[in-house]
Amino acid sequence: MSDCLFCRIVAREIPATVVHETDTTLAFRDIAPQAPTHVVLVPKTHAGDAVALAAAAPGVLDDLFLAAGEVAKAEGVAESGYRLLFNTGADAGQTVFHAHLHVLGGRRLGPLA
Ligand code: DGP
Repeated sequence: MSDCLFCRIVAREIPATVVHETDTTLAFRDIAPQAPTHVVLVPKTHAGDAVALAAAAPGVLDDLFLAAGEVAKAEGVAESGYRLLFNTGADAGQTVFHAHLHVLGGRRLGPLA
């Protein structure tokens, strides 16, 4: 989708600091990090949110989680722990309507909500 921010990052039309890539996923640093490690993983094909992605391409959802594990290892947070988070819909704080998995770590994270 030409008007989707994350599709444009996947297409390398908008720069981002890419930390990991597979055939189906791209991982890059969040522009407004909420923790020392804050990486966003996106499917290369467009889906509006995680549930839409699960319906359209469940295997890619698996790929995102596997890639998140690789990112956590590379970032040095796999042992200490990290948070995987899909904001889904406006009330949850989703601002970019292309499914994305946040990887947050590197500090003690507070409770959700
Ligand atoms: P969410 O609030 O769950 O929709 O998360 C969207 C995230 O995307 C938010 O943490 C900030 C990040 N973000 C927004 N625009 C850009 C951008 O242009 N580049 C990068 N790297 N991250 C972005």
